[in-house]
This record gives sequence, C-alpha cells and structure tokens, in this order.
Amino acid sequence: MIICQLAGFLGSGKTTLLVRLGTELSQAGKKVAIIVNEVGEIGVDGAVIDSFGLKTVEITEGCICCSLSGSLQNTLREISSKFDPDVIIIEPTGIALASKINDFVRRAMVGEEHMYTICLIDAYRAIELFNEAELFLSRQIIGANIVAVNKIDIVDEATKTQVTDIVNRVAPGSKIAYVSAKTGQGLEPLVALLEGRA
Ligand SMILES: Nc1nc2c(ncn2[C@@H]2O[C@H](COP(=O)(O)OP(=O)(O)O)[C@@H](O)[C@H]2O)c(=O)[nH]1
Ligand SMILES: [Mg+2]
Repeated sequence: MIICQLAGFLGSGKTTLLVRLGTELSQAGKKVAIIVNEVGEIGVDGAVIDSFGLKTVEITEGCICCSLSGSLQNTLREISSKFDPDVIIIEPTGIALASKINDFVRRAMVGEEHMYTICLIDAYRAIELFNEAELFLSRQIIGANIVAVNKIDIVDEATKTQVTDIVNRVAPGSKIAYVSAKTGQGLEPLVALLEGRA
C-alpha cells in the first residue's frame, strides 16, 4: 500500500488533482481510498467522487495535523482494514504541516510501503504567495517527494521559469512536475509514483 498526501495552499488545486489521480489510478485497476480534510467548507462533492468507484472519507471538524490527528489515524486504520486499498490519498487542509501529517501516518502503523508527499503549487499565484508566506511554503517544498507546479494551462513560460527558480532556490534538486489538474496535462510522473513505478 502507498499513502500519499497532497500538500498545498487553499486553492492550489488539491481536490481537483485528487479526483483526477484517483480516477486514473482506479481505471488502471488500483483500489483507491481518499481522505479529505476540509475545515469549514467541503470543496468536493462526495457523491461525485463515489461515482468514480473511489472510497471517500471526509473529516470536516478541524485540522488533521492538529486537533484531529487521532481521527486521521483511526480513519487510516479503518480504511486499511476494511477496504484494503492499494493507494490512500490524503488531502489535508492548506494550513497543515506536511511533516506533521507524515509523522501521524507513520505512527498509525497501517503498514504502508511508501509514504509520499506531493506539494502542489498554484503557478498562477505562486510569486504573490511566496512574498506572503515564504517560510511556510518553503517547508512544504522541502518535505516533498515531488513538487507539482499546477495550473500550467493558464500561465506563460516566463511565469513557469520564475516558479521553477523559486523552487530550486528553496530546495535545490527538487523533482518538479508541471501539471494541470484541470486538463490532466503532465500527470504521468505523479501517477507513476502512486502506482509504485517511480
Ligand atoms: N486553470 C486551472 N484551474 C485549476 C486547476 N486546478 C484547479 N483549478 C481551479 O482552482 C480552484 C481551486 O481548486 P481546488 O481543487 O478546489 O483547490 P484546493 O483548495 O487546493 O483543494 C478551482 O476553481 C479549480 O477549478 C488547473 O490545473 N488549471
Ligand atoms: Mg480542497
């Protein structure tokens, strides 16, 4: 079993990507479970996701990296024992610390072979967000297995280069994928990771 968290700011495209990846993996014959933690608002229609044959659990009353860490662990245990998925994808809130989530997952001891972090960056807003929350974003990037620069369908090459420079400055040698969760462009490296081919 592979567990993956999609880290990234609110609006970076986590839910959109989650549905895409979940659907692709499921079509490739993988059993996929999804844990979504949205505080306050639910960005995903559970019924829509369920229609793709994915198992979905939503945790909506708090943040899984803080007050709800126990709830995350119980959910992981329950999903792995009852559903026995090949892949579990976790969408934390945009303010969760990726490293904390990783620790909680490990401590839940559900026997994953790999725990991956995909850090999603909204290419359209990246430069602005970096000016506002550099430390937080830097931490997310440093802890990621792949940095996915999202929304490439709406930015030009110059912006892509600027975002790439930021990522390389923060964490030299990062693996970067340029994707559009909306159009499905560039997702192969992420699918490969979650299928255990990378
Ligand atoms: N143009 C474009 N819009 C996107 C893309 N991915 C997500 N969005 C839009 O960005 C907004 C936030 O997406 P969402 O998946 O809810 O982000 P989350 O808050 O990180 O879960 C929505 O309006 C999406 O339709 C993308 O690749 N390209
Ligand atoms: Mg979301």
